[in-house]
Amino acid sequence: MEIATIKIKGMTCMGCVNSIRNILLNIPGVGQIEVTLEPPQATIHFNSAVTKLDELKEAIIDAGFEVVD
Ligand SMILES: [Cu+2]
Repeated sequence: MEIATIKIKGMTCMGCVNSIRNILLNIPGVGQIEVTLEPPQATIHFNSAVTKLDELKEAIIDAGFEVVD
């Protein structure tokens, strides 16, 4: 498992946090995740043989949020 922290822009409430959580949990290869509003970020444990960091970022962007590099 690899661990990555992705900084996210555009989350305003726990509803946003929960939708990002659900989106990430549906991606194969994703294990434990922690999404917080303060600071606005997602810490994701994932199997890099199954999914890539870029794929995780894209899923967040597709959901209508911004990813800060
Ligand atoms: Cu919200």
